[in-house]
Amino acid sequence: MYEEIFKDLNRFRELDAKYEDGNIFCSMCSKPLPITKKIVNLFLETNLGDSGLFKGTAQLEKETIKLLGEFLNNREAFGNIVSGGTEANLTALRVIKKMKGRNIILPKTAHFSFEKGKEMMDLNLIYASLNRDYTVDTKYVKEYVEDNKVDAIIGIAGTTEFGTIDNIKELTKIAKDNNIYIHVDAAFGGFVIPFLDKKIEFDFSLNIDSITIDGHKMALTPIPCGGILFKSEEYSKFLETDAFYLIEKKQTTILGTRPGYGAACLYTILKYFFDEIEKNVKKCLKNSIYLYKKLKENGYKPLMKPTLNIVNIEDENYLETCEKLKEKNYFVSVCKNANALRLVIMPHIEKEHIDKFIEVLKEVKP
Ligand code: 0PR
Repeated sequence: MYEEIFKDLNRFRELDAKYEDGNIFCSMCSKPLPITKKIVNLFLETNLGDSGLFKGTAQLEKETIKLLGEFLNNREAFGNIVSGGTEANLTALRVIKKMKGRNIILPKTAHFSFEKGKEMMDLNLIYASLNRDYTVDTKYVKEYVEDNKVDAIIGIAGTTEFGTIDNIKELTKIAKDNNIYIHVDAAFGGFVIPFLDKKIEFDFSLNIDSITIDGHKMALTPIPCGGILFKSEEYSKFLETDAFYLIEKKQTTILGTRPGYGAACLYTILKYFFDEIEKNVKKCLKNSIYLYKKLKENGYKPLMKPTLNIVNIEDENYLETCEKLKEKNYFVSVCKNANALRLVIMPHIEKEHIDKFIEVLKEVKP
């Protein structure tokens, strides 16, 4: 029986692309750290939605937030481990709407999770133009904020498309000068930027209200594991829902029933395997530069020198190239704000995979 069940399940699983094949260049996720299998098992039935029952796991979530807060330069941070960047951003939008209002300015490179929030919360999103380097034009933001009623600014530390980092310091200054909220989406960049040679300010060392940072992108946890952090406990009042019949009467998350293993995995990795994150990030950054150089050597035009582990290739026919690569079983993605392909260099990508990719690219786009 057991054998039959897994034969049945494997029929489906076999249809999936596999990270270890080295042909997935379009994903911001990768293989989780092996120890997490055991952790998932240990916390399999835990439910953070009922923190009165799962007191230990709830305490563990708090400890995880503390570790994340320390990593992002804020020992006082309040927040939750959530299902990912989307839920984290939606949580920030909930606070923004209740605390300040519905007018939010954000870069054109913002992730589409904000569009989901707009639809659900009836928000007014104003898209700010970009500089030539694909970061947000802070002059545009400043002028717009000074001339219009704006309630919040969103900055991106590691854009989905390009891996570029908005000038968070300047955005924070604009926000604070005008007494408005600032949220930073560091879903992807949060675990990369601190390891860059050049120090870039993007976290609570600035006067930021909230930050999105995902475990299931660059911190090697299984899916789902995201983080939303606020400057202090003060912000919790904008999130609390009366869960009157539960042991613990308040919930601050969008989800009700939710797993505890994401927090357990991130806690373990931050506390015991921090050097693994660093090692993997550095490898990804190195491989991104390797790809960038290889592309140039072979006559392709990278859009720019990569900031993080995302490489873009200029291509007028990027949609067609993407399709042709897919026919060859190579998965890349495309940009919206440039005519370019987008390749994310995650820990499952090795140098050999990059060499192979270049050969396939030469076949589909000589
Ligand atoms: N913010 C930023 C800056 C992101 O890049 C993403 C996701 C999110 C928020 C939303 O995060 P969740 O998807 O965790 O809710 N960026 C990736 C993307 O849209 C997500 C992804 C990951 C897509 C793996 C495909 C994939 O195979 O490209």
